[in-house]
Amino acid sequence: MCRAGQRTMGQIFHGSRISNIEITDTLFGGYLTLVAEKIVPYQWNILNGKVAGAKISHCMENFRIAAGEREGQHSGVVFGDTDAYKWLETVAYCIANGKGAGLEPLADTLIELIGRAQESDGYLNTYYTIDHPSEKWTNLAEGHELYNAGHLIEAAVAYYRATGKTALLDIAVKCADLICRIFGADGEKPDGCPGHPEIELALIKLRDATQNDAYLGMARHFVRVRGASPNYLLDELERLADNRIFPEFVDYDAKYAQTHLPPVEQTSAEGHAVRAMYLYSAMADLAAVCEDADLAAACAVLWDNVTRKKMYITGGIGASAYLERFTADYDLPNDRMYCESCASVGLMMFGQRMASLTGKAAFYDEVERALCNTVLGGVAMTGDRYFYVNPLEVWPPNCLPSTSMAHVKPVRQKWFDVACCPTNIARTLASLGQYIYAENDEALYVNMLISSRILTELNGGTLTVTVDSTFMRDGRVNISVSSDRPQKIRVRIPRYFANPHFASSVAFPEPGADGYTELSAPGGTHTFCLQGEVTPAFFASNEQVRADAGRLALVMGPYVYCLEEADNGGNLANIFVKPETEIEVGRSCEDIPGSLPLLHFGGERVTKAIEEDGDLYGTPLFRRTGTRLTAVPYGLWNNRTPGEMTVWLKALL
Ligand code: FUB
Ligand code: ZN
Repeated sequence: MCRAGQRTMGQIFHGSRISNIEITDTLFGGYLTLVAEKIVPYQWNILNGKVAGAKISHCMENFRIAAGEREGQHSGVVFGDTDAYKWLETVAYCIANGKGAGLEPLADTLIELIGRAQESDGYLNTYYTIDHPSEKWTNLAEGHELYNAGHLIEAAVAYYRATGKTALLDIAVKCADLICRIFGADGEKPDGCPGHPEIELALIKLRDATQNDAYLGMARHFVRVRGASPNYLLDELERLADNRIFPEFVDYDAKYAQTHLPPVEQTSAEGHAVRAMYLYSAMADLAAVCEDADLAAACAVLWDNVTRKKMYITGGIGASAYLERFTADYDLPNDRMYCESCASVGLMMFGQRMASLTGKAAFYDEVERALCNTVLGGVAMTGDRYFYVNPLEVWPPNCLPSTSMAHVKPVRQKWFDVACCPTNIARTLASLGQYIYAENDEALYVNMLISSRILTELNGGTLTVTVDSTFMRDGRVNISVSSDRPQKIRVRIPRYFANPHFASSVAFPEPGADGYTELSAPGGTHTFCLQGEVTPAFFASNEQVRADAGRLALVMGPYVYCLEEADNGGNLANIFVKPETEIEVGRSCEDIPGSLPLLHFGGERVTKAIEEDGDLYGTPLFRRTGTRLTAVPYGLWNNRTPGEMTVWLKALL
């Protein structure tokens, strides 16, 4: 039995409606403004091919051609349409945040164009409409039709919720209805499973918005047929022989798209990292909505495998640049990894859903890790440059084109041929409120201690909660609650928030087994002054992580810190630090947004390693000098003079 999107006991809703939330935090509030004022206009220009010197996006042009308003062929990647959909989704969140009213006319124009590009039966995909109309639905492994539809649906639901307008929702419904007609379990229809998961989680959202259970059934079906034998996607690729889209799919295996086993039987994260995250997110949704214990158990095992064996300290995932995929447990190289921004967005999505499914706060440790480090790191403070790949160690001269390091860019880029990440980062930052707050019938949940305000309705009353957080400076978080009746506010106390107590002498309620501390607001206005200790500390990796053996990473709160050449000079590989080194919490840097403190500490720099001057190898002769080092938050690196960077430092043991 699958429940509609009602709130149920013990179950936390994904997140609160973001239109009720204002983010006041210096860092994240700043990014939300940046998204509305800079990123969205910049990306609009990009999608219209109007930014000089950037990789050319053919996104809008493809829609115009598909609509019959221009002559030409489809250009760019098969999933290029999704850049427009994620742009629209971002605009929807900006409008919901109260920052995007000026963007609405532009968005409406695009929605009209998308409507004109849609075929009469609901089909919508510019690649197939323009150049391959006879090949629709024949290459689910590579063609991305269902993936594109998923992003269309997500945008449509977001835009409908933000504006109440139904034009995009109507387009999405028409497309979803076509998909429901084409695929399904009635024996007449193909058992095809999506080559890139995304449609599943989108259909669940669409069911929530329309109350049409057919979409939930379709999402369930797509998860059920995955991993069935014979393998639909492998058979399809074999059938296609030379008529393939991606040359690298010569190495396509069942694990790549998580079709090696039925999802419910999968126990380790395999294959393409973004595909995996989107699939697991849908599995967690279905486990919750359909009360499917087996699916919930599989999600828990997969989550553990990712976060305990395959995740970087920065919340990056996907170690192999080749095929953008997971590799072996503990294989976490720092300089040639992948860590696609979208994969960390996906980790946030999966973690949010796991918290919702289980009611446990700890999932937000990793959501926050991904957000504060890799996702933030994916965008420049100017909003017009992006990382697709997020290295933990960069030596710019070896990031050479036409080598195995070509994927690692030492500076953020204006755009990409495959440009999934910039719009994904934008929609995630713009919808941050849904990650901060969640609600069920019992309580309001504060999942991240980010300064913000929510106005909502709970237990038949109105409730305003204001979080005023300066914990990175002084360990303080004030939570003010105004309500017309008693209410419960359940606050995640993060691992890094040590010795939590109230600033007054009132006893602090210990967090429960679920990791939440319950604050009982009596009604009226009441402020809880939380005080904790947030201090910087060095972390090491499990000894199975070869790449980090004998190394230290500096962490404060949810932020991983790194050394940049701009503060510490070059050749950072020659820096050594004692684990017991005292760390000084310094001032913030004016050139870096958010007022986060810089961290300073002493280390040793090897200035000579061999006796023989200029030789490549020689007799060991280590000379070292003391050096004062400055670390900056990794999520904000590369916002000043470019150069070397490293997260992991060698330990002087
Ligand atoms: O295939 C669509 C998107 O393009 C994936 O999610 C990214 O990894 C990139 O390959
Ligand atoms: Zn991406």
